[in-house]
Amino acid sequence: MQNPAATPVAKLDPGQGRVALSITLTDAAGTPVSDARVGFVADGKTSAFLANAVATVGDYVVGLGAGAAGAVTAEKAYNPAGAQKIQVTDALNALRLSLGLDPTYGAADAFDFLQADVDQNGKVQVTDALAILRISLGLDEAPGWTFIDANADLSGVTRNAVPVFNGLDLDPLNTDTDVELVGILLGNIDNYTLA
Ligand SMILES: [Ca+2]
Ligand SMILES: [Ca+2]
Repeated sequence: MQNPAATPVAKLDPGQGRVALSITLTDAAGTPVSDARVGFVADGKTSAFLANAVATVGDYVVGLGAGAAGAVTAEKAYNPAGAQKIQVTDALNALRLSLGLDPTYGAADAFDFLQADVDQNGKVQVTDALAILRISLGLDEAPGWTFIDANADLSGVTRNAVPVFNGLDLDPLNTDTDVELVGILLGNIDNYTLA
């Protein structure tokens, strides 16, 4: 996953007001996610305005001109020294999911499929299990974290229909706005369930 080219400051037109877009990142356990690269890509543009991390861990803020519309993006690399680790057991659970079986810890749910689709082709397949195995052995780089709308409807997710998120689209922003995203470490298959 490539980081978008970054431009740090949104230029205002004369007389244009400013709005603050606040983005809160947590993982599925509700733990704030620090050290992410968060931005806002305005409609019709390819480069992102980068958000600044603020004092509250997991919170990021980007200043925009009023009326801006576009998408929030967030990225974070895998840190093998972090709390969430990609291990052989994750590959085994991905293999089970790819075969239509439940993971070892209980019934498969949408979040399991999101975690297991490590190549983000929209399906959990044996190739995902093999990719996770290679990552767990240090043979390949992990793709890192993906982020989804905390309010996303995941009711239709199956192993053959896994949504791939490319940012959260926002309508034109005319007031200060808060959005919440939930981070998923691709390839780490833990027993999380989104509320
Ligand atoms: Ca793990
Ligand atoms: Ca896949």
